[in-house]
Amino acid sequence: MPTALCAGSSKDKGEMGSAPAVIGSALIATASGTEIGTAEIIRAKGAISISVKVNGFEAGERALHLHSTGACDAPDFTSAGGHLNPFERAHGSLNPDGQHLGDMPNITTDDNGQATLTFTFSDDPDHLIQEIFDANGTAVMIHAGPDDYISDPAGAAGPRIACGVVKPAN
Ligand SMILES: [Cu+2]
Ligand SMILES: [Zn+2]
Repeated sequence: MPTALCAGSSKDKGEMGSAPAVIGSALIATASGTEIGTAEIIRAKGAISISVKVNGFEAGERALHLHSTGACDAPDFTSAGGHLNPFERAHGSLNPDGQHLGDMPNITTDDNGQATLTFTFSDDPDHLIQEIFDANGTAVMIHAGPDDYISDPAGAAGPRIACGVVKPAN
């Protein structure tokens, strides 16, 4: 029964006929220029999400953020600015005054140095697209340590160790 199959399989994938589309992507590289991952910004019906894949870091839990400027100048990546925060909130999902638009869960690499993470942003998709693809761009950042989800302004996550500029698709 094609109709029933179709209805069932579409349940967790948004509405039928509106396939998720990749609207931006980033190549994430260390300060020495080694590419260690990718990120894709995905638009589905009603929400924006990000899918991050890392390959080539030692095992560990590390902070992952969107930073406010699309500039990844090695070695310290301070060129990327602070967390993407157009609503002027405090840092962290555990912070009563949080959270930044650019705050995301930590990404944890396994013993093979690999990790994948998909996160859906709660903010309005149109506004998100405006902020991510604004004039000065946006960067995806990985830190040496985990984000504690509450310490303002950056989660006590340690140095920035890998960065990728988000580029619009097409
Ligand atoms: Cu960060
Ligand atoms: Zn933050």
